[in-house]
Amino acid sequence: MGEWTLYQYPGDQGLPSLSPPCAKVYLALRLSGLRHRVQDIGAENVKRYSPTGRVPALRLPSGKIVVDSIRILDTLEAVEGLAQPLSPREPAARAADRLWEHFANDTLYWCAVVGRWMVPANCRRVACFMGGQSWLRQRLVEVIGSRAVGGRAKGQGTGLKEYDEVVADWERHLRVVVDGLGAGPYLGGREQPGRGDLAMAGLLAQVGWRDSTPRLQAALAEHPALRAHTRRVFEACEAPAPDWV
Ligand SMILES: N[C@@H](CCC(=O)N[C@@H](CS)C(=O)NCC(=O)O)C(=O)O
Repeated sequence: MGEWTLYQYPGDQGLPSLSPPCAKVYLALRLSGLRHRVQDIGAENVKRYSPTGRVPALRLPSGKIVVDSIRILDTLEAVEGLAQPLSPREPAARAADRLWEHFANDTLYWCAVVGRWMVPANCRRVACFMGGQSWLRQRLVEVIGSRAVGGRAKGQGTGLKEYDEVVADWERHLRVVVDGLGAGPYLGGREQPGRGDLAMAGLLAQVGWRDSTPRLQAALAEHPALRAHTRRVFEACEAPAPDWV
């Protein structure tokens, strides 16, 4: 079988990608055992690789491009003979796993987006890294990034809330995830990681990156079980986890 190519926003300091859904797909590819390569792209050339302008985008061996991490994992799951299944076989466990994936993708994700892009001090830290050496580029990332990403977060709803409320939501969501781990090692008390675990690890690994979202980081630090879970998922995927995890 030919090669699969993941187009993603780059990572930093051991984080596979600064985009949570890209990190999830990266982990899924590792777990699947499929021969793949990762190509970092930037916002300025994303349209060349992804028809929607969003990442992750996956190029299949046939040349077809699939965009959106949920659709990408559906595509990977349809491949015969994966080294490890990406989700449970039993229907109720499978449904629960999918709900965890959506909880990470569609709920926790937006708290992290707001924390990173809509809190001016945090956004400045992110822009300092993403803008490189040039002060002008840093300012552009800060202004354009916060406007574009913040606009999406407002459209989704989380970006309309006060940050105190977002942090309170985040804390509540984390407690739900801790309860979901139960006796662990993986969500739903399962013995094997599923798509929900990959999504959760891809997201929670972001928190701690360059101390860019201190309040979300402090809330996560209250739950060592979640850090341990993220480490476990990276290990299961034979992917090095960032030092802060
Ligand atoms: N729900 C989508 C989210 C895709 C998405 O919004 N990705 C962001 C990066 S995390 C992106 O491509 N943003 C492009 C932009 O901001 O212009 C997925 O799971 O793939």
